[in-house]
Amino acid sequence: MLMQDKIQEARDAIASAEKLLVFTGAGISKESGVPTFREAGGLWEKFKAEDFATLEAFKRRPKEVWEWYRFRRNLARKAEPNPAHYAVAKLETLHDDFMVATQNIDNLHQRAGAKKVLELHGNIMRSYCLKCGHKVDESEHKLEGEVPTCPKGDCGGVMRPDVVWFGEFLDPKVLEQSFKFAAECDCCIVIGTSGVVYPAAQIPVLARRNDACIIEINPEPSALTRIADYFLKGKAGEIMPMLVEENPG
Ligand code: BJW
Ligand code: ZN
Repeated sequence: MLMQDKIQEARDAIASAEKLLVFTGAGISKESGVPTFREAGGLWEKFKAEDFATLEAFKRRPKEVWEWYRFRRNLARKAEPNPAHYAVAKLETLHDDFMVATQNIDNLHQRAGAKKVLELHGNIMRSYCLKCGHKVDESEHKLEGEVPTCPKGDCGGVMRPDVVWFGEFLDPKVLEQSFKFAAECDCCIVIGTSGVVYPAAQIPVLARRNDACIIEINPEPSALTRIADYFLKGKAGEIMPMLVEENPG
């Protein structure tokens, strides 16, 4: 099928969806200047996932891990949402029954105006105390020190980024809501994810099981391409607006 025809069919499937789910990964933010994880030149060419994104790594080398997260926090803060984030936010205004389930921690969906966002892997703009669980939003409080400590009372516990590391459970409420929405949706757009990290990667599979139309946008095939009805090969920032605009091209 020609790319143009595929885009037209995918547009129709999205427009007629009654319950629409958008599942995103690092690829949607790449055009905003936030590196992905597993591509060549990605974040983890130098920093291996297993070395940095675990609680053991943090306990062993809290200073380095904090340095890495501060660097990425600055990057995310300076980044601007791209046309793909705006197209997703636009879809929310066109569909009553809508949800974004994102693996990203960069806040860019929300900054583009999306409100119905489930953050599967947390948010880099928040931190919490390992000792008492106290949560701190970056906008409310600036955490001081190489390894920041808990600002609540005289707790003094070590603060960590509010993200989900390997071997850690996702927030059960967020995961349950995502799974439920996926199992009931009739259309699922999968954008910019390698689809190898579980349990998140299960989300489009659940949608597929409900016979939802699966539309994938990625410049490269992923582990989820085999379940896609439409694989739209290309950059999210270029393809997504074509799926949402009223008069494309
Ligand atoms: C573009 C583009 C453009 C480029 N436009 N696209 C088997 C079954 C089930 C679980 C496991 C299992 N084996 C191991 C596990 C456990 C593990 C896991 O899944 N490991 C796999 C790697 C095998 N999962 C966990 O540990 C999870 N917890 C869990 O399972 O709890 C239960 C448990 C408890 C105790 C013991 C055992 C189990 C937690 C997973 C947490 C993941 N966290 C991270 C880090 C978050 C914090 C941080 O950012 O620092 O989340 S890892 C990292 O990967 C990050 C991402 O959200 C996640 C997914 O990556 P993503 O988004 O797909 O990025 P990439 O780089 O992989 O792909 C980018 C894509 O974009 C590519 O396809 C490009 O082509 C594309 N692209 N430009 C559109 N312009
Ligand atoms: Zn505390």
